[in-house]
Amino acid sequence: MIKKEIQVKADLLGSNKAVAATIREKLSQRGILTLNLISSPGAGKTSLLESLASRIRPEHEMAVIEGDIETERDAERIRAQGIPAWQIKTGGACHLEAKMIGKLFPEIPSELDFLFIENVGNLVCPASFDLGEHIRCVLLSSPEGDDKPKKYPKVFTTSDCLLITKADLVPLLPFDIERAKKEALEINPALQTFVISSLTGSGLDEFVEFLKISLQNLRQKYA
Ligand SMILES: Nc1nc2c(ncn2[C@@H]2O[C@H](COP(=O)(O)OP(=O)(O)OP(=O)(O)O)[C@@H](O)[C@H]2O)c(=O)[nH]1
Ligand SMILES: [Mg+2]
Repeated sequence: MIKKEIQVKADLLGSNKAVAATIREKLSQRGILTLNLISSPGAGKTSLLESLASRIRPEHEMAVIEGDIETERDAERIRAQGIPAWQIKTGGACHLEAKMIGKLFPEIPSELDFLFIENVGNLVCPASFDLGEHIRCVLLSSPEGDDKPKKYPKVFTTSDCLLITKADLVPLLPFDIERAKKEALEINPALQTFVISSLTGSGLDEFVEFLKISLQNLRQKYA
């Protein structure tokens, strides 16, 4: 019984990986840098995307795929910024899968620079599913506590980038930014780390710079 369950999971992850690889190749050919944002519920994914809008445009074009169990709320927040957004409602599933992104693919405009995928709020399940992104970002908000990287290691070891969010709240909390960074880097030394606040805008210019350099690198590679 257990053996069969393990086999089903392996098949599911294997087929997800294959679909994700095809998506990544198509996005790369089009020069669209794609990010997968993963965090616990409420860590500030949508707020980050809202505050990136004015910093990315008019120089660059962005679009957003929103993943939630229910409601169109996050896509509505993004559209209110004048940015195209598609909402995927998983109807109970705790993560997005590559085939869900594949279904939307024909609707994604070719002239985009950045495509952001906001995963379902969950620090565990989304870590196992490649969506075809170029950059995976894990967000850890200060109210969640600085001890999370080693408690939930997979999402930190599979990410390229760590965003410590809600930096404006740090003075009110027993959250040690250096401890959070140190623990995350101990399990994944390659993580690019940023400390940001979508409320005050602190740290966002550095993150946008990172996005622009990553876009240039992708386009040079696929020129
Ligand atoms: N103080 C402070 N609050 C923030 C910041 N970013 C987001 N919030 C608040 O945190 C709450 C959750 O923010 P969201 O952006 O909706 O979080 P999310 O990760 O998209 O949530 P889900 O999509 O439900 O997983 C909201 O009340 C935001 O106003 C920040 O930088 N500082
Ligand atoms: Mg959200």
